Amino acid sequence: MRDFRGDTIYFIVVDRFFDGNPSNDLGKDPRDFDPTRTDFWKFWGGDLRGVIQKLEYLQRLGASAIWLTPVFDQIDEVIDIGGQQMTAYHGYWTKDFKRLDQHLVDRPDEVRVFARADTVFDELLGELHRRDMHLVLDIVCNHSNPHIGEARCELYDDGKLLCRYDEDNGAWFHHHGDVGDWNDLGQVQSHDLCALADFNEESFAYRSYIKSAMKQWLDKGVDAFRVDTVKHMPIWFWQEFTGDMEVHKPETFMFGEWFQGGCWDPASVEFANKSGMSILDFAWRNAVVAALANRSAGGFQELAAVVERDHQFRDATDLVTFVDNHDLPRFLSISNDPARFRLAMLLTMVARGVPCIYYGNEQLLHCDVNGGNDPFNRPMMTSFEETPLVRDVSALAALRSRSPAVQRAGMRTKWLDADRWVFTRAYLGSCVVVATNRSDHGCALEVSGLELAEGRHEDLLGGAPLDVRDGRATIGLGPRSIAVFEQTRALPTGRAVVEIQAHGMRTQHGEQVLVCGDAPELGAWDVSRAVPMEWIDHQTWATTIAFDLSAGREIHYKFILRRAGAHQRETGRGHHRHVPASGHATWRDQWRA
Ligand SMILES: [Ca+2]
Ligand SMILES: [Ca+2]
Ligand SMILES: [Ca+2]
Repeated sequence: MRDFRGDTIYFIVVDRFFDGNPSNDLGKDPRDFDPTRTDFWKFWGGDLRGVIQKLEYLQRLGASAIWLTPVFDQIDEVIDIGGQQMTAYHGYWTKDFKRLDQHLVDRPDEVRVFARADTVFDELLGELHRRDMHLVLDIVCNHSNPHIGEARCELYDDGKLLCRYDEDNGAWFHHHGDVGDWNDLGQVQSHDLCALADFNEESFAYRSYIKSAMKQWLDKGVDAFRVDTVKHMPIWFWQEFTGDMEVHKPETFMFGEWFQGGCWDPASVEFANKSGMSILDFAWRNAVVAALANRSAGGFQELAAVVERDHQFRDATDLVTFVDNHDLPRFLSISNDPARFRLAMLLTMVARGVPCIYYGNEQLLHCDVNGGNDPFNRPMMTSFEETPLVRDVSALAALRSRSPAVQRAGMRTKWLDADRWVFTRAYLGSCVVVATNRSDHGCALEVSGLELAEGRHEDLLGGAPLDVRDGRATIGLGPRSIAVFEQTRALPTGRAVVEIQAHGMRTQHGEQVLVCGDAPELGAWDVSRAVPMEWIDHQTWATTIAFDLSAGREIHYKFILRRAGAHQRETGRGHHRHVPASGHATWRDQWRA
């Protein structure tokens, strides 16, 4: 899987971002477009040309990956749902997973995206990759489009009719009606969400179709998938899906939307650990909004409590974190408090996980009609200015891209109360110290155990410098502020560089996990030369090792827990791995108790 931890994702609702080509604004049904941009359920004109035209802006912001709402061909009708006239401007009502929607392309024939390599979509990919940026394709496997009222749901394969919901006889879709009981897993997985025709994953024809479509998007050059509504399909489907995609293109990062998933929802944790993809971290979002928008009594203690549960995840460092998204009211609609919103954004940029900015966050975009609920959380992007927040995000995105600590380390709390939080992240000599204060008063916090070198360190966000002596320092923070201090050391280099993660042992403060093996780089079984690993959380340790002598060879190793001066080895026969001849790899191993 591609390592996205150095990336900053920027999530765009394409129709609401920028209109780069007015000639595609009218769809097949002209009623679906609202040139006044006041009817939030209609198309407003944003398209792929518009995204290309704003890539320079996004690059200046520090975005290194863009996630676009689904670009697949959508239904063309305006449909009545509960008295509201609705369109597929959001991209989640797909009728053909192998075509682009006509609202997004420059020329009508470009909708046949797999028939040619010169579409605006190809141009966007080329422009992204030229800038060393990545494209995250938003995919939906759970459902097609609505079967309600006049909408009868048809599905196409590059323009060829595959099936009609009404004449399907269960071959492609479940026909169970809407979910009635949300506590019944069977219903959640096989009933409809708001009359969206739910695919029957037992159908071989369906699985072949959806997998072949997604493989063709990977062949086009897509770098990652954001996967919609993962909780609404059985895990065996996802395991088959992620396995097939990984074989087809090993360098594909995948993360799923388990709505409200995260550390407090055990089923979502199990999904993250066993499905072959990461998940969006709603627990982080909810805690950051509670602490900084709602100014909850627990404050930062609620955020620290989320991080305290990272050990449940096989790897919490690749959870995708966010403050806002397209399904929840924006922070600024909940609380129009730009200073604390800035803290939420910047904290998310330097915490563990891969941060995802929702379009317009950096411009303080929000619309508060109906509490800012969907669809009012999707206003048109109106400003592309170089704001102070743009500069701060850009500084931390650059830090993320260069700092092994920000990419790979766990989070150690050094100071915590409801209003103030100081944590450090340290990994192989790299370190960041993050300190934040949500209160209306300044403070000076005495902290110790900092992993920074002796001497003066500048705040990357322009605040007071930090003088460190013996790992101790006094951090001065103004009201509603955040400070970030950095020490960056390059990761080891060699013919092959491997990140080794061990998960599943339970360690206490003061204990140490090491890796020892037959390779000279792992101490050649001499425990005194075993490689000490870095603490990630109570149950996860990791390190990065450069292999020269052992590059291209089979090796054998074990993890060792140093506890109270004694060495406790894993049981069993150890781990066997093939070190690549060159390049990078990540090995995720389970501690054998
Ligand atoms: Ca347009
Ligand atoms: Ca369409
Ligand atoms: Ca389903």
